[in-house]
Amino acid sequence: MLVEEQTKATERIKWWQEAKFGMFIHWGLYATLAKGEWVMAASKIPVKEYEQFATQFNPKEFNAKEWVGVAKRAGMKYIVITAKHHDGFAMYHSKVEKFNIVDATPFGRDPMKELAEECQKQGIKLCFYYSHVIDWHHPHSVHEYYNNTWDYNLEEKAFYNYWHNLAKPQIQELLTQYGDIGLLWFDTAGGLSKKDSKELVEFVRSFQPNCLINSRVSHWPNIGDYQSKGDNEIPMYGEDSGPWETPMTLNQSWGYSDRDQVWKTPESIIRKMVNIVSKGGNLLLNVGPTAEGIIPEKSVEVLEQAGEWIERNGEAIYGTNASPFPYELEWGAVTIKPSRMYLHVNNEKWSDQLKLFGLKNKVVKAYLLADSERRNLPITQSYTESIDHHVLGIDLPKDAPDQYISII
Ligand code: JFZ
Repeated sequence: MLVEEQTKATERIKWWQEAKFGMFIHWGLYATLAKGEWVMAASKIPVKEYEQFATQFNPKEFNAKEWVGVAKRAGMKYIVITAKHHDGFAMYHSKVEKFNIVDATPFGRDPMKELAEECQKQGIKLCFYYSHVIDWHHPHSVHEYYNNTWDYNLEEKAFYNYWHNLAKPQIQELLTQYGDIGLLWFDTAGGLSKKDSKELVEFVRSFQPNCLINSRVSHWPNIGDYQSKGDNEIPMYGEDSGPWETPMTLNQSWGYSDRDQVWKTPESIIRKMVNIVSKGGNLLLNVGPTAEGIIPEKSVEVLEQAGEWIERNGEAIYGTNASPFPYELEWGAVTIKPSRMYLHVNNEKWSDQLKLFGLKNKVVKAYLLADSERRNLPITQSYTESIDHHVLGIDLPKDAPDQYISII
């Protein structure tokens, strides 16, 4: 990459790297079936039959203010919502085809517009997920595996018809009808050529030069602004040099499923988030609203409880950099800011004295983040030259001051 391009890329992604925590929303026509977002393929539902679900889709309870409020209370800084998932149903007012929430349902409202306005008000960045390659509503065969093989004749190699007349015009709509878009989250690009992938990136940039693009825009490496890991995948320390995120589910589904009741706890969310942030990544945590337009109560409960911890400890999360120690620490994790280090201590590892090995910098002061008076914790620092061994010891008060993880 040219130096100038690299500078632009670094500038562009700054807000996202500081944000650390975003809300993923998988919401589409599939919610009416309450069996996840892959239901059309899983049950081999013919296109004509699937289209009929739109005539009953009326998410009257949808309230943009409430949804954005949940994200805010959880401590999330951006929202990535499915503008179109693999089923091909546009969850916004698309003029390209009628298979969209405004023209094909009794609901008749554009939730993306309402969310865009609300995000603007509440200071959250709005971002769109767009399934650019898989579209079961159209026969296009770029990759047999991804196609609607139960309903279409795959001899119809109509990919460029789909690509130029549906996918790209819809992406253009998303970039021109809703104000500034923080990022476009593309997904599952198998079969898309390197040339088409790169052209799509340029196409996005031509409308919004600062809009970020995730790596799933292409199966070719180094296209897009940052790497999306596999679902729920957290890499090792030091595994990644560039920006990355973990897309994560709160239960075991993306789209709403009435069978899935295996929920992560607030504690588990906090621990995973700290782990991810200490490795320099972002957490994109999913909710799957119902066909009525409601974020499941359990999701809201977990997010709000996690949000309380983040509210108290945000200084050690937002705008931080990865741990300088490229390995797991036995008591927890580290994040840093210029001339400051945050030690995230797992409460079950809380002891009389915390030891950190390998820190060469002189420590001026240590205190609990939970202590508004910032009272000094006694510290000792030693260096044994013969074995090149630096040890920092911090005396801890008897009780860990916060839930789950307490920060020094
Ligand atoms: C994709 C979608 O098929 C799925 O419905 C959901 O939207 C999810 C966020 O993304 O599924 C994937 C894509 C890539 C991986 C895993 C699931 N991956 O790289 O591990």
